[in-house]
Amino acid sequence: MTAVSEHQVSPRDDELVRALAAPDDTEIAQLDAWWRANNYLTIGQIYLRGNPLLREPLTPEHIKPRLLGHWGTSPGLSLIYAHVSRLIRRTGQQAIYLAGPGHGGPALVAAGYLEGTYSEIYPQVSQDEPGMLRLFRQFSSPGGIPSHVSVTTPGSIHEGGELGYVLVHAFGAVMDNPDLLAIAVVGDGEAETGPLEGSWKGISFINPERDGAVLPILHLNGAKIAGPTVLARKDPAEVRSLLGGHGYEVIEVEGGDLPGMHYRFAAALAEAWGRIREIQRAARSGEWNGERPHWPLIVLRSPKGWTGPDKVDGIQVTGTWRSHQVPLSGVRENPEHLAILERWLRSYRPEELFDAVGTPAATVRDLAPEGDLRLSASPHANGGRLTRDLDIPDFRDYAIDVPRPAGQRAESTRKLGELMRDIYTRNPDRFRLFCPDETNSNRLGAVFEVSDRGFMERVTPEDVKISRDGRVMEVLSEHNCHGWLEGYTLTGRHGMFATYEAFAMVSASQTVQHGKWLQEAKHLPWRSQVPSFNVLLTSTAWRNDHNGFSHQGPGLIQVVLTQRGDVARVYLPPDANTLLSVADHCFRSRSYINLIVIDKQPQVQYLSMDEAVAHCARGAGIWDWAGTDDGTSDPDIVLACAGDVVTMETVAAAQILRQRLPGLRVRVVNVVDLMTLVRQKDHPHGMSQTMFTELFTDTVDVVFSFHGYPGAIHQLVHGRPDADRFRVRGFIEQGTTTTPFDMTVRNKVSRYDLVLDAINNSKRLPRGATELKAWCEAQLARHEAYVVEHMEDMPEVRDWTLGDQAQQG
Ligand SMILES: Cc1ncc(C[n+]2csc(CCOP(=O)(O)OP(=O)(O)O)c2C)c(N)n1
Repeated sequence: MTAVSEHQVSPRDDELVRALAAPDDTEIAQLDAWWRANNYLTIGQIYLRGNPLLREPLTPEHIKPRLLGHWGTSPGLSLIYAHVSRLIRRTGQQAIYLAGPGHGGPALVAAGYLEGTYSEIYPQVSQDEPGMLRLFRQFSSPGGIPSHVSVTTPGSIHEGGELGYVLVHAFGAVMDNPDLLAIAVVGDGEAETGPLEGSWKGISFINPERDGAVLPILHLNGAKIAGPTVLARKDPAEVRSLLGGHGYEVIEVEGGDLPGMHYRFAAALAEAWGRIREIQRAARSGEWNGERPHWPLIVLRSPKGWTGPDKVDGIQVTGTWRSHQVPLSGVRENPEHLAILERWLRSYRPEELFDAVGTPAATVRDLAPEGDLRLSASPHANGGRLTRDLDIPDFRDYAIDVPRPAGQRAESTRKLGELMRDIYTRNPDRFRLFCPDETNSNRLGAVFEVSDRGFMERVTPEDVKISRDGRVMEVLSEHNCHGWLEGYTLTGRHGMFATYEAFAMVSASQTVQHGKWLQEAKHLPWRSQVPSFNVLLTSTAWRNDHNGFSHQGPGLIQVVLTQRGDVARVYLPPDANTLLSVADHCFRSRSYINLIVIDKQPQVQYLSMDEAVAHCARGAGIWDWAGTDDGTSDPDIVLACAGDVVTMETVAAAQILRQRLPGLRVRVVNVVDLMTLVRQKDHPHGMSQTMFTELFTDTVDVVFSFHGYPGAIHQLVHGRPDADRFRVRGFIEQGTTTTPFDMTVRNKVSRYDLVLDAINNSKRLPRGATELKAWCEAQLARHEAYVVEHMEDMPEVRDWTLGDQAQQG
């Protein structure tokens, strides 16, 4: 069967839908056999370390010492998988499968095994008895595979460990992916999470002309770990109106009877697929009125732990929360439980499902689609295979002319907006910006010159740059933005998530989880590298003076720093040209979390494009023009900085020292790539010890002004020579609604504080130091009075630049 291709609208769809809706006896037998085989392999993975085909009676020696895994969700996941496989086989539909309850890992691993993909990737896990034993033994075992639908699982782009993200990943995967159908199974427990609740809105952003489709399947198996779920206990009419209110056409399937459920689920899936094809056909053949379609959604009510032991020790298990993990415990010690397990395994009639050598029997194998159409083999779920490089214009063409350092101000992120505008134009099918309603606010609005915001709900004449054709993704949900970009990049496309710095913490957990995914993927040669996850943090702590304390939080840097060096990258470009250089690098990179932090307000510009490129290539460097260090011997003090506002304060502090204490040898070091501070053995970007010494010396005290929390720098320079000499200033949670300069004063990184720090920590103090300290303290006092009186900063700091003095040294 060939794949359904873009714009192909087959007149046979109606016919196909009818056939799909009414499986014949052979198909029912195939579906059931596949399902039984998958359930058998799921239980085998949870329990068995020997006797995989039950060729002999089960004994305690055949049972794993630690019983780990989740049974409850697995039979439902497998039933859906079987039916989707049949659909693919009959229609050629390209599809991926995302299991929201990713703890049903053994079911998805088993499916890949039955489809043969698993053995293709991991030949030692062969489709025979020894291979099956390996499959069982490796699951949740040391040296084996994790228990969830993790990176090691072929066909997965969604681990489902941290619940709540299945729909956001699915929607991201289908954007600009017109041929793809993403089957997204939502757990009813998962549906209680904030991110999942917010993610039903995905259909308000999916354009059937150029995007693929998501088919959510709400798996109402009634229970979570230890109790009932909200949606399962609601009146079904309420569930229908909730989902209908989001714009879905709800199709319901309920029961635990067999083969009745096969017939009913097949009919439901056929109806859903037919509806999706009809929506796409209309949209792609010009028959669409442009209104947001009512996409289908299946509500599947089936018993948790379906087909498992009904009661154990007289207590109901199937259909309850008790089946969530391992429904039978103490199997090695409890002969009765051992007997129940054996009966349970034999109830699937393994002798019919696997041949004499343990290979899946023809009835089972025949259900699976072929080649890349297998859910476990879809190239969409190994997105690096489909990734095409971005066509990026020369970032140098967007340079700001910087004739002398710190002589002018500009909004740096505007330049990035211009670069992204042209990336949009050159890559109409593989680049998107995701932003929680702040594209303009973040000065990235140039993208609107070439693309609207994508939006499928009603558009009114007052709306600006909003249409169904738009591809700038704005939804006021960091979870949605983050998750969509994850789905988009994991399926091989490129993008950026731009957000207010403080609210990046809303989705910080997603950053962590995605970082884990990328880290693990690096160890699997069969997983192709995907475009990096680029995060732009703008509207930063230092310049959220107008919004106040709630908007002042540089926490995400801390989060990314703790991730492993093979994925974590943090950049703090101080100006436009360094931002452009960093962004170009990030857009070209693969499989990293790239965190770029720069504010959107007009800010001092330091480097010409050539200087910026060289500076970014090194990651950190001495700014001779800012200091008084002649390079012939160690300076008296090093003023280091990372981050735009603190860099300005540092350069201003160095200027004060140059003018008022000219005998003090001051070196200014700026760090763009934060990870260069780390030892080489701890991070691939770590600078050599020689370079570290060249910048920071081995003995001179360093006053380091950092954009984020000061502890981060201590963490990064740990192990460098005499790391205690680093005096770090940074954000110390002193914030409010105030003036920009007052933010630096409150957090003790103002130029006056830095001069005081320099004097207090310098090895040698030229004459005049005491007077200068007094002057700085007077300036700080003056500032305090001035801002209260005038409600704005003192003119000398408000409009500060080095002006013409930049080159005077
Ligand atoms: C965000 C998050 N919170 C808590 C958990 C712990 N947890 C794992 S499974 C589970 C219950 C899931 O219930 P449901 O989504 O209905 O899945 P199913 O019943 O199909 O297993 C919970 C709470 C988690 N994995 N993620």
